[in-house]
Amino acid sequence: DAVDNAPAIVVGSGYGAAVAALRLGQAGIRTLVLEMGRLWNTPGSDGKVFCSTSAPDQRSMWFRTRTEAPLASFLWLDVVNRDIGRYPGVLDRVHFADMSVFVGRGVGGGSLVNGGMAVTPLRSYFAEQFPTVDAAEMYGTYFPRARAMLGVNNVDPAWFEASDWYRFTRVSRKHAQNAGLRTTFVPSVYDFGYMQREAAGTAAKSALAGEVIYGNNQGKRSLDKTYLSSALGTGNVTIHTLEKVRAISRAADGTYVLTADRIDATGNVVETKEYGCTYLFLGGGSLGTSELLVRARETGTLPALDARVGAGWGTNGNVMLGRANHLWDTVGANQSTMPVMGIDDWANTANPVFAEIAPLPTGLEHWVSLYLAITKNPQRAAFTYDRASGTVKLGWSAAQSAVSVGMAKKLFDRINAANATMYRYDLFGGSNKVFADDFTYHPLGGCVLGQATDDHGRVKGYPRLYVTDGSLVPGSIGVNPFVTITALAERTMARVLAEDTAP
Ligand code: FAE
Repeated sequence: DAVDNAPAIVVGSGYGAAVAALRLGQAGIRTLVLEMGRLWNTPGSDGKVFCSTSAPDQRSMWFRTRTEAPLASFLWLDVVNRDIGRYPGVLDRVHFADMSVFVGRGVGGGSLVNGGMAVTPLRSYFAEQFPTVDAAEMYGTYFPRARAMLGVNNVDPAWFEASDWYRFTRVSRKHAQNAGLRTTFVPSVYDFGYMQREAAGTAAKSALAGEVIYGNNQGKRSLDKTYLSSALGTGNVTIHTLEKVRAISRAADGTYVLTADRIDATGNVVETKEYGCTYLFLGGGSLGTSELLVRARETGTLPALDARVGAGWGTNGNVMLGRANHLWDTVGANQSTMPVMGIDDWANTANPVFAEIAPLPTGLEHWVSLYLAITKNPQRAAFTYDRASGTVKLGWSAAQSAVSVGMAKKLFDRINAANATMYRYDLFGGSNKVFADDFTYHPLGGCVLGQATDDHGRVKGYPRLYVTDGSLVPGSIGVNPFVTITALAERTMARVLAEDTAP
């Protein structure tokens, strides 16, 4: 018949999905991965797999006619964005009423487009966010396992201090220190040995050529090079690309049935497929998984899903902003795209903020210090199903973003006061916007651990249905999230393989 059966199916191929695929494959369970994006392994006409940020083409964004970079303007000019052809490009910006969310599309999900910052959260904040998870086991077993598998490494401090490419970071560090603030190095999955060879001129430039949000052609240990290549190496895992799962239901025998649309490079649906499986792992990310489950509950295909499916969503308090430096404080024309330092004011209980010192690689001196602030915004929103359009809406409001801005502003007002500097008004569009609070890189929640699922990601009401991705995290984790998502997925898979899949 039309149904293609596999013992296990994994939806998506980002962090949570990649962990599931590898551990299932190693356990000898035949597993099919369904990913809506493409496989990024074939060079285009320029000889490169990914296009550059300075001259983006169709490969840059998911079915767009114009790019939508986070930094919309420079000196108020729309010099950043470009017209492009519609194509399954690697970066998507999903628009809701008052919030847009950047996500990666392709085999490897967010790992293809992200900044590579591999940060383990503060243990006390992890315990606050996940009160029912054994923190000793996480910090003793699953965080180290995740870091080792992801290939996390640290910049050589001596090279960092001497490198042109991190002058922008040292300037921001000095300004933070002038305000009495603490800075900290952050680890990365970008290979710093490779970056040093880029700087020395002995390897092709990637992080030192402005590559990041539209993909890195070199140096980055994205999931296709780590978890997913190991998963394929087990011989038990198959990946189907350009297949978007749109519906999940359960057959009378308790197995799951998925409906997936296969698209071509223009976005047309060329085939609608049905798949059946015994074990179903959802790794479509906070947006993808929440959408599938909210739709399944509201259309009645999985009616027993918990009322908390769709709830507990947050932006990880993300706010982007730029400061204008004095003429003598040059940030350098050369900037690495991989951040290596954060301003850590999380211990300030009155206003906890962790701010990543971000690059703005334009190839010229611009005197801008750019930051992605992660604030402890307690606001949460929910996804709801819109019957008329068959789509999922997100209830996040502009007022909820204003909470993040208030917290970021308190920290950066201090830094500006200590350095007699001001904000940049020209970076985020025509209205003199200082704080970019209308997008997030860190969508979290929608299927929160211990609420919509049990304490190990088993979806309540549906045996052998699991969530392994960022939708488990309750809206905030205080640092960049992929190490946490990976470690939680490792913990889920260890438990599920021990308890649920025994013959
Ligand atoms: P994710 O990686 O988003 O993977 C989901 C996958 O599922 C994607 O490949 C989707 O195409 C696919 N998918 C979704 N729905 C469907 C469906 N219905 N059918 C088939 N496939 C589907 O999920 N985090 C850090 O820790 N450090 C950083 O430096 C950092 N920088 C970032 C920079 C940018 C520009 C962006 C966008 C994100 C950044 N992040 C960073 C966030 C990080 O990439 C994100 O938290 C993780 O990728 C989320 O992992 P998930 O497994 O939840």
